[in-house]
Amino acid sequence: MTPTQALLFQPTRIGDIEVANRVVMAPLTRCRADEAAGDVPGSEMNVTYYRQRSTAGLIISEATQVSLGGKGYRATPGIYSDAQVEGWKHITQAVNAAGSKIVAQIWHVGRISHPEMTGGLQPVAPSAVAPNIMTHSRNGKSPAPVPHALTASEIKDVVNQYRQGAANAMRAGFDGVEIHGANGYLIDQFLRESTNLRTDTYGGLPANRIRFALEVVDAVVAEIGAGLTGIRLSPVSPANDSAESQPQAVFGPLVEALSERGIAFIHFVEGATGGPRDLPGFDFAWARKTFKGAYIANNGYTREMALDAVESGRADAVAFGRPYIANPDLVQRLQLNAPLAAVNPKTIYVPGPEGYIDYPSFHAT
Ligand code: 8OZ
Repeated sequence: MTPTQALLFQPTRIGDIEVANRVVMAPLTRCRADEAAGDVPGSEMNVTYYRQRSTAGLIISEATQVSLGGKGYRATPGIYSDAQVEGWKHITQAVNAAGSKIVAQIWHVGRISHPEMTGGLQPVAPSAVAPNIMTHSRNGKSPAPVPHALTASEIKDVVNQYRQGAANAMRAGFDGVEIHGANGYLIDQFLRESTNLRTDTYGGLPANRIRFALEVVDAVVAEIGAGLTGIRLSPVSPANDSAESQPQAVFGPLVEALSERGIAFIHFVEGATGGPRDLPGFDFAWARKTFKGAYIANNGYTREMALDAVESGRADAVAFGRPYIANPDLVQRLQLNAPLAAVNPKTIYVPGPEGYIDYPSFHAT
């Protein structure tokens, strides 16, 4: 069979990042950093995993905490220590050598944590509202504790953690940064009415609730430039017990403000993260028209949906998450319309090579 030359497989630019095609590997938490060494990525196995997937036009790294206080799960990598930066270098070099680009997804989990994940620190959030979920602790799961409501000066410190994370990402050889603003983590906690009960300039009206997100964006842009800065948003997702009755009223002004800043891309989780796409409350077509940068679409895309989204101009690129776990050569399979392998759910978040680097690839990398 001849591979299709559809627009999805043609090169483009995402901000200042030149990509070989418009298939994006979505950020995927895999919990395989070296936790004992201080949440350090870059083992031979980690390098192999990313290299195997480096026919994607753009790889977005697994979510990567900007501080120990921003960690919420076992063995997720960080981007705040020198050892972590050195570890990431092995990965970015391998991906770039294979012809792909990779941005670091920088992350603070906020209240989605437990002191056993943060070196004893109480999780932080915009307000002292515990999520109604079980969070990860060292040997299983525990009810999430009530977080500490950040003071104004603590907010500045956290913004600086993102700034330093972005600077470290560039030092580690990344091609840019995706700020994790989705899925009920810290930035999303500021955006939404269910988690932000603040009465200062960070709470209340949407113009205030988007302030933290924009301060993080401005700090990252100041450090690495708008053309290398992107953000992931999930305006209607209930992930991690986050709720908002008026998503358009909050995320609309945020999208406009991000467009004014000229950032490279917004990566939209269209619908419930990993779930139904058809949730009401936010007009993604409006966002596509309004935002001047690249629109990366995500959430449950099939081959046909992705081909159509890019061909019709509804999106500039499409990010695939779960399909990338079991199909390292996803680009080639999509191009050839070859069958996709299924993910083994038991090996997504556990240590070791099984279900990580042993999915077959029919394309040598
Ligand atoms: C799955 C497990 C742990 C974290 C997200 C970073 O939802 C995550 C995540 C996903 O954005």
